[in-house]
Amino acid sequence: MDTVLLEMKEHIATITINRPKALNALSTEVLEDLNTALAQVCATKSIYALIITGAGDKSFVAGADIAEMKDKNVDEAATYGRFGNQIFRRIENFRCPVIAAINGFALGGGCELACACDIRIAADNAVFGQPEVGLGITPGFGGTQRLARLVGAGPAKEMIFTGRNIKADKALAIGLVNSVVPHDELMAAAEKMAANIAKNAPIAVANAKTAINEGLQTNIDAGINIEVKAFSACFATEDQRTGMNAFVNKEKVDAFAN
Ligand code: CO8
Repeated sequence: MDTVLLEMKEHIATITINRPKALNALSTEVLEDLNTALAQVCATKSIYALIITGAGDKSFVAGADIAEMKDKNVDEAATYGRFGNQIFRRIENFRCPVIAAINGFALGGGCELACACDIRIAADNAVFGQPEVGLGITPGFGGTQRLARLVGAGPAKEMIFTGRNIKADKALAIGLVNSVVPHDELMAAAEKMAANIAKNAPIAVANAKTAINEGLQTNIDAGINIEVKAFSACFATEDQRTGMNAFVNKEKVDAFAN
């Protein structure tokens, strides 16, 4: 992988999009490397939380690679869009929580990548935007779908129709990010969040993620049924016995098994 770095330490993996000279723009090669890195993390069962960030001080991801994209015809654009969407769906449905550590520009495909993650922590220099209409295209990696689901139709339409960027404080105000931290504290904040997730029972966390994601696609009654399934399935795990026995015995859980 030339354009993506992967680090796995204890229960936390970090994927860094590493193309800083192009502000980490998503070329086909970056998307392929990202896909490969995701497969490696997925196969490493001891990983309970994943952080995605960008290399350098300036940019998380400044969008899809415009130079590579500009001469595509309709079919090629559809193939490219489907490939990106397939990877972003993979992130959304990833078997453990994914945290975006947004260290600068999150534009176009970069904002869409952040939206595909479960939790977004922004550095105070982060800038968000969906500038596609200024390039003559619509968002193409899920921006018209996830952004509206996250922040509501009004703010999403304003961002997408005007193509204007917003700063981190505005992103926090509209609910696009969970928190904003000083730039030099970003990775520590993301790692702390990841560690807080990873110390919990991983199957329970994964089941909760599935229940939230699937429930958001359906009505409340169907959603409750999804939760009953997720909740009751935990009673087949060793972690449920570990967690509840520790509570009744007034002990702390050293580590969950799985
Ligand atoms: N694609 C390709 N190269 C890029 C991109 C990009 N998205 N963004 C920046 N770069 C490159 C620049 O070309 C430049 O390269 P070089 O040094 O070789 O000239 C280098 O990164 C540094 O960029 P700048 O000199 O422009 O840096 P500035 O600090 O002056 O500006 C900006 C930073 C404001 C972020 C500016 O680079 C910019 O506006 N970038 C483009 C942002 C954008 O429009 N993103 C949306 C792209 S479209 C998209 O993401 C659609 C996704 C779905 C597609 C699905 C299609 C089917």
